[in-house]
Amino acid sequence: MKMTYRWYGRDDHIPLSYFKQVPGATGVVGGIFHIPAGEDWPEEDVKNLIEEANNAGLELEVIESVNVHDDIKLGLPSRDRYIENYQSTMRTLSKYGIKVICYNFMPIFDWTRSDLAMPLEDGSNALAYERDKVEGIDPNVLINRILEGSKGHAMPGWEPERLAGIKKLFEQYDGMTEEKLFDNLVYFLEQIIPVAKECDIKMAIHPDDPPWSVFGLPRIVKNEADLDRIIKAVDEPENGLTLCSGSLGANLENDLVAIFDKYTAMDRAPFLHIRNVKHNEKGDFHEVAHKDETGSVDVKGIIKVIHKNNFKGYWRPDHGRMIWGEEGRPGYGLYDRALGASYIQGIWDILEEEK
Ligand code: CS2
Ligand code: MN
Repeated sequence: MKMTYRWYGRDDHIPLSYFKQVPGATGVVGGIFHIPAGEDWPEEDVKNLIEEANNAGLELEVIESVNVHDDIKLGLPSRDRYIENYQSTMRTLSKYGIKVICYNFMPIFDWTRSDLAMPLEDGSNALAYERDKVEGIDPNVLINRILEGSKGHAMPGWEPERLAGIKKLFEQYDGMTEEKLFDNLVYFLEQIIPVAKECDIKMAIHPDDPPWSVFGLPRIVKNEADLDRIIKAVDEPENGLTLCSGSLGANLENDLVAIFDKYTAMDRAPFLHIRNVKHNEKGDFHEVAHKDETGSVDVKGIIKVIHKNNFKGYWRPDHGRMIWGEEGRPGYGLYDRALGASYIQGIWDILEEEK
């Protein structure tokens, strides 16, 4: 398996040279963050992005994410123009050696939390989701509270300028059901999977985070049944999954080991995110260190099955805590992700030896 790190380009507080110092890191996962969803990515920007990583001695073969415009999720007539842009971006990315594109299909928002820096007992802090603070409240109230409590950091997709148009977006989604949203995903996949084939790129949809409906918006990538339905809807190897143990693991009913086993055995999961979460009795969760017993995710069990299936794709340590006084993008500090990466590679190395 290829160990990668998510890198936020020039907005990242971590220089590329630091990722290079983590034992086992072969590459970074990148994106272009200043281009709004739906626009075609200019070739020059793609070229610069890849060159910058390569010049630091790191591969960049996975993009996270090429975001999908809401008109595609809404199924509006304007979607065709945005799908054409998406296809054009895929062609440009393939020209520069991209092998996997991660994306999500959540209406309006990317991941949602109630707190970006919840203090943990050990003195570190982490992302947290408390139902009472999120569900049943106005998203505008939530975003203001988060901005106040997090030194100005917004969650991705929650940027204040984007939220200015949020009222209209919510109106557009009025009446949207899981079935309609799923049909709109299939329409999108039918247009882009043939291009992925031509470009030798694997598409990898990321699960919804959290994997249940928030603010009344439908969610269709929550569990094994959803994942099955998606890969069967366009049954081609290029129509793949990003398996994220933290997102799927927020729902304790998801059998993560079975899910990672099934889709890596089928070779339909080109990209894995590994992280851990801990729950309380109310169904709230917060993120914790990657080490197995710290949270509810069976990290050891997951590594065992992907090793058994001879996983050759890309994986990255997903969100970590903020430890040792590090500041920066919540969830994406260097130190805890590096600890997690080393822990997971340690498990992998022992399994290799015992093979
Ligand atoms: C993250 C996401 O929530 C998570 O686990 O990995 O932000 C992910 O990057 C996006 O949803 C993918 O489009
Ligand atoms: Mn993830």
